[in-house]
Amino acid sequence: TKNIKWWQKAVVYQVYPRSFQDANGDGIGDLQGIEQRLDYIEKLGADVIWLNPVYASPDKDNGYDISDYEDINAKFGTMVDFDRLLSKAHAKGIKILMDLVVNHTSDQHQWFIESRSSKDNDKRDFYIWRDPVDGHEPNNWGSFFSGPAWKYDESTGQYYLHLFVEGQPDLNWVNTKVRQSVFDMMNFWVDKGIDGFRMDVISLISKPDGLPDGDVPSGGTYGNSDKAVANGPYVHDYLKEMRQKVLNRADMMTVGEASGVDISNAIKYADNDASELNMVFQFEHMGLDNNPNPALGKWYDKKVSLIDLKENLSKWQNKLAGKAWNSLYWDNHDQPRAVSRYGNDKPEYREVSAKMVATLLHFMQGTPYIYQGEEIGMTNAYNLKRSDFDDIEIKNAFEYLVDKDHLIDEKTMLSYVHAKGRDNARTPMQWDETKNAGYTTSTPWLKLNDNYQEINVKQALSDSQSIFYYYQKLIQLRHEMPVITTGDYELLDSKDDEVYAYRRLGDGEQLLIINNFTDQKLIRQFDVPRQATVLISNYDDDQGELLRPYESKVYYF
Ligand code: TEU
Ligand code: CA
Repeated sequence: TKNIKWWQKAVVYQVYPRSFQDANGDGIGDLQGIEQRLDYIEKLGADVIWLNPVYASPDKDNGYDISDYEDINAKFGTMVDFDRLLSKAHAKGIKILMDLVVNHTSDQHQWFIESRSSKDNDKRDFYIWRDPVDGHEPNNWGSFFSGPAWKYDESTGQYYLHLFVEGQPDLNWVNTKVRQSVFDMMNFWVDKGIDGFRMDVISLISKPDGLPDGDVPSGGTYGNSDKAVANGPYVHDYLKEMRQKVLNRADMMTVGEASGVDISNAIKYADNDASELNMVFQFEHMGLDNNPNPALGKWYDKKVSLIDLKENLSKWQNKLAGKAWNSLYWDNHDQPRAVSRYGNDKPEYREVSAKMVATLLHFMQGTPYIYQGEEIGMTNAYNLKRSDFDDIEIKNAFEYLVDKDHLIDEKTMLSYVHAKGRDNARTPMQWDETKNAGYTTSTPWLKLNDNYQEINVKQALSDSQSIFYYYQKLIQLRHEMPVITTGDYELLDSKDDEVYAYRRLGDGEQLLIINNFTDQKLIRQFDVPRQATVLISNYDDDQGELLRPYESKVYYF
């Protein structure tokens, strides 16, 4: 039998603190709110909570711009609240994964305040400063969130690099003092007893020598900094050093958010040899429904092709097997809602398709991540208008792509934002049908999805057939059946563009997972032995080769 690590059998529940539960009635979710809802997460059966950043921050990018790594954002509470949440979670056997954002800090971080104060300040080299070239930016890189990746600083006459927004200057990882400061800070959290880290854009920390220009997509203005920066020359050295100096001090779980990472890079980051991270969040499947015009990037509103999705997910399943470990996710705080993107959020299909989408992912090899609200089938927020959005990525997209560069008109952009915008995931958690959905007693920081009277936790918990109980069962099955963790993966019928079926092969046992990805009745034949039993399904009977709309079923034999 194989040597299974705890995090290989675990299911993670992602909490976006700002939108989960507001305990003190200021319209913003907080740590005490999460504490009040721990029973709910326990009931679902998740093993681990991944908390999005809760550190001190001016919130230019909702906490991903950190001004003090060892303090809690006052909007969310205090360090006392944090410590209590950690110990209450541990008392329930639930682990806590912290977000680690160390590609950049806030421009309000003490390090940056000192760094920008003068060219000879001893923190100057904590960030990436360059002289202007011919009176403009040092290279052509664009920010991930539109516009240039460089900001000119009047007082010292140099530019600093910010791959994300201006308020997020990139740290200079070449500097050993930067690395040591980051490792010390991580050890502060390890000493508190946290259980691991989700590492924000960790694939971007090592910039290429000489900072060469990126390719400019046709019709675009800036060079692609993601491609230019991802998997830089020293990233694996830095992570090996981090492993030695921090991560090996406890039995932790680590997942690196790794945009721009392909299979061969992933095997380096998440190698079974335990030299760097446990797993990465890869982005390839997230890009399959990008706009065909590269200048518009992710902004698009067409559904992914099932053939492409199968090909991609199967590649990750097969190529990482035995070498590295997969993370499994459909959504998170940066992505639209899973049921809206991969299923069908029309009322008649929402529940059945949300279960299908869940089944498809949860029987794969890897560690599944559930984003808050996914387990009750929360949908994209079509009721939000341009003036309602909070997310800086969305605001910048309107400002640059629509207003400044005229790449697209406002109406089309709104349709793209309704399909892909990050605020789809960030509307408050829908707990019940009362005003503000039981999330807050005052005005929420971001408008609620207007479907909260139909879609909410209270409703889900009162219906034994709900999406919630389906997820609960998926988690329980993963805990009980080793084949789900260790079995080999085999895709069936790669050319079928309506049904996604695959097998998991264990020692003398098998799972056959069949998912109808359409709203049509279909006929499909599979080899199902007589002794097979249906382990889980989103319909209450099995009609053999007839697959009903979004039907999903798993045979065990
Ligand atoms: O996201 C990194 C990242 O790659 C994003 O640019 C992602 O592609 C985009 O949000 C999709 O629309 C991480 C965090 O998850 C995100 O919330 C932060 O804004 C970002 O890093 C900067 O810290
Ligand atoms: Ca609050």
